[in-house]
Amino acid sequence: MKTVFSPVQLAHDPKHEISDGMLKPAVEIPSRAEIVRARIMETGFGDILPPEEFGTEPLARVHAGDYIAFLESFWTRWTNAGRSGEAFPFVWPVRELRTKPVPDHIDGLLGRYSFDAGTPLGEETWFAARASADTALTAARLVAGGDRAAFALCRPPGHHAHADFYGGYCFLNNAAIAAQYLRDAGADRVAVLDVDYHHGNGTQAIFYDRADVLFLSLHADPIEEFPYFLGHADETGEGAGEGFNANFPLPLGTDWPVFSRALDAALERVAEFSPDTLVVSLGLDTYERDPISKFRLKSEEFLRLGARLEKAGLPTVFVMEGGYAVDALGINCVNVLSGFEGA
Ligand code: FKS
Ligand code: ZN
Repeated sequence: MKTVFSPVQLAHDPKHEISDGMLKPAVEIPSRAEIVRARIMETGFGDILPPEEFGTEPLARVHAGDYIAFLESFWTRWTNAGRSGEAFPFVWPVRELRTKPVPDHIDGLLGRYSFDAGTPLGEETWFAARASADTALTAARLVAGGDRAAFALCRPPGHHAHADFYGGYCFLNNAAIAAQYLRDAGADRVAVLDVDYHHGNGTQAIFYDRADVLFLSLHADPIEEFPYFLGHADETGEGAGEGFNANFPLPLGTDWPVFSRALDAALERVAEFSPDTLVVSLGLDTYERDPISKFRLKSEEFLRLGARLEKAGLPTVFVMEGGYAVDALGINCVNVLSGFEGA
């Protein structure tokens, strides 16, 4: 299968993040993408193509216009306010506080358009996030055009980004943008299966009231893991979308036998839904040695994950999400993809 990747995605190069309530070295860093690209080249897995430029329109099918405008204009506003370096929000419109009118002040804007302080926003973030979304869109276009599967080597990741706020290292929801693109390109039903260690809260929220996109997520139980405030099993969709959202929260320490049982249950739901296309939010942070996560998948088991996804028999767009054990990330990621191809 083909891989899509743009070096523009490397320009987002955060130095720090607020994690565990402390300022720490950033973990969502450019070398994550570089190591995966290197592994694809080393193993001769397949061609790597640059993304096409899709412009704002397919982003605006998923994200609010004012949010896109905020991301685009952020650096100018930030520097005009006399600020420098990477930005962190620190005040949010929670519960009784109002989201409208949108503040003029840069700190108000940062809080309005984010949900955590763990996601550094810098000079190049918008360009990298846009390139990452273009990467997902290009992979979706390949699959819409008849390729059995394609791999979007996305970075920054996307699945925590909501229609109008960022967080969890995510700015534009690449998987949701790809799923919506596939719908607009003629697919009647699209399933998004999220196998990242963290719940895909953004993707869930974007499609929560819709019956045309089924969202399923396997992840660490939010009662004890980020993003904490979404991802429980009783979130099943609302309105027309009732029954088209499925969460599989799993305990810390989950290993392949536990993970694969949940995966089978999720894929059964996918089969019932009978989508035209499958989008996989591919997080590799379920790995046993991931530095920020607590599942226990082994490198060889990612081959089995890929093989199991192939058995669903669907045209498949892989969209990379998390994974922070950088030295093993190339191996683990390409294991999923080559497991899918039966290698
Ligand atoms: C817990 C700190 C939690 C935030 C974790 C964000 C995870 C991001 C991700 C993505 F795919 F989006 F990159 N920090 N001690 O892996 O889900
Ligand atoms: Zn994750």
